[in-house]
Amino acid sequence: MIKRYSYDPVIGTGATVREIEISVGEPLPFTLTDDGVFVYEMDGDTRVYGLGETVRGMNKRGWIYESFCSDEPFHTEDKRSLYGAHNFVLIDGEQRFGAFFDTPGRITFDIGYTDSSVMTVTPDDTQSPRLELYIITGDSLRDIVRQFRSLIGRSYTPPKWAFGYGQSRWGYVNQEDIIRCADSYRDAGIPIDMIYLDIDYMDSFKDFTVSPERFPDLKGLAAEMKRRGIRLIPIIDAAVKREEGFDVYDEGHERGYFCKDKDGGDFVVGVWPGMSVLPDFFDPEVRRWFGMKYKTLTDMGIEGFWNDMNEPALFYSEKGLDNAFKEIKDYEGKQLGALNFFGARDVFNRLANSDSDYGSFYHSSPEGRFIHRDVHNLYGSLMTRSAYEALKELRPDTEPMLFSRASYIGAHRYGGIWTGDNHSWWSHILLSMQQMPALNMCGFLFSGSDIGGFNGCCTRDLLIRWLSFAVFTPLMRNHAAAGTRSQEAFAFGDTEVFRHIITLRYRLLPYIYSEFVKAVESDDMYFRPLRFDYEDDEIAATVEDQLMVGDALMIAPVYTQNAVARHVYLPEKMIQYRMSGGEISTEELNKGWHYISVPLGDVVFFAKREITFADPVMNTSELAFN
Ligand code: MIG
Repeated sequence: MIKRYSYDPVIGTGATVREIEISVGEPLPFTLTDDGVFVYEMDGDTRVYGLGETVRGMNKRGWIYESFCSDEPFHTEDKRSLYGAHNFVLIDGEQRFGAFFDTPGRITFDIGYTDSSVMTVTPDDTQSPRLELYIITGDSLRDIVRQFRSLIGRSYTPPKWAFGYGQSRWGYVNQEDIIRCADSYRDAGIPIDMIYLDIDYMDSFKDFTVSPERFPDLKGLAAEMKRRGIRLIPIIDAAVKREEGFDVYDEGHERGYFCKDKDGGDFVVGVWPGMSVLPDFFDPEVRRWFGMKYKTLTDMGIEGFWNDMNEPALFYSEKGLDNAFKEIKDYEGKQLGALNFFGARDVFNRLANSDSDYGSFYHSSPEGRFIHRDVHNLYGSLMTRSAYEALKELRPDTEPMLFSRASYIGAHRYGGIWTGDNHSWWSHILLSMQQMPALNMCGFLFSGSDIGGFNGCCTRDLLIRWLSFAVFTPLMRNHAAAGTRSQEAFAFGDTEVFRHIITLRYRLLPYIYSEFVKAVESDDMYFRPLRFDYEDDEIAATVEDQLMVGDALMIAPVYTQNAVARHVYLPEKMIQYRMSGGEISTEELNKGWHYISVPLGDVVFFAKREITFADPVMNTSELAFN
């Protein structure tokens, strides 16, 4: 059952697809204070799930989270916001219910952080909250999620080939790099379906352009790669370079399609291309215009994209930078103490993604004019929607491959998301495992993390363990930042072990794909904490490092350095599957705790029933699966 409480919302967020009548006279499970804060008393055992892409455990209790889409390159435990704003919490205590706080602005969830027995939800605009609140009750945790998902609409399903393995690297700067990557995979006999193009394929980081020097024949390259069964997936950034003579800029500028400053001029920000402007995705006409620009690339045979920098990330604004240069002059020639020195350093450091910049530009939507800060969390979603709708219009018979960095609930209908700039840290395997089910609750089924870690340098053992988990994530992409050590599956000398693990992914695709589609069609979760399947099992409720995957599988990845075994809890009798050296063996195990040996290179997982494997292939085109 879904109840709706309406508090004068700022704007329709597009998150929901069903009209629910406003509840009158129905008591809220929260107390609403005079300051506009929603308060809920939690008993000792209450667990709180949800919130999608955030740091920390599956049970979110004990920390404070802030929904404000952020370009945050350090996913450490002390952070409150990452790239997504997913305002759905699932309370699992004496009372059980889901709560979706549908608001496009900042909102804070203090889940037993300030007071361990109290949860407070504080919208930006306290005094009088402005949002739609949905309270969902049901027979089980899974049922509550299903009902919530039916409210927000069916999740995006990518084309089948998008479930293959992909290699990415910020640092492939020309055609030769791409060909070398494809050749290396082929020579090592490692299956692959996609190679990603990062911003270096563009001409001066301009959206919808291709560098004539470094990628003189992208169309030819795409065709040659496709012949080999590999798709090229280019990146598109949110901001457009401000450069007269650049058609995308000229057109958008003339038609008034970019976000405006308070005086009505284009709001100018600094990102990769230098001074740039932001398409106003709140305007349907702009959405269609920008989306149709993807045609430049689809005309070259491109079938998939990743949308980046759409929080939107701002390195600085033109005005902010001017002011910073003025301010820094005051420090010049002075004897600086430590505090002054830090002050001077911060003049530039605090320019990025500043609250004052987010409060200095405007959107015009059919519902009116909005200051960006108040509707911030929708920007990335609307970019994804722009791309999705246009790509559907361009090729109505196929789903586009599309995923984004920033998102709000609702964007799950238009594309997937990846979890952004993680690190080559062991702890980030666990983080990714914990993010996946929370994302699934909020509708994002097609997701995954940068395998091997984005920032920092990866090691052979880390990549092996990370891949062994990512075999099960719908989006399976190895990606790394510029300047880091190579971390392709062929980069560590021996390739056998990598070939076996990635091949296992392809052998499991019939299961993975059909379970994914089943989850989409029944508004269900593909990844679930054990708690969701075994509600009467006290131990299952506390397991934070194992996951149910689809209907029949359970995984218990190794995520610590040097471990060669781990404890695994079996909530019922299961078949243990072990892939070792390319061979798959089975063993029946009883319910309860087991200490399972998992030497580096073995992939071990568990099943409630026998599953079937496909024969090994080099890419999805060789595989029949439904
Ligand atoms: O400021 O395009 O998260 O995946 O490689 C960094 C360069 C911009 C951030 C993305 C990352 C991508 C990188 N981008």
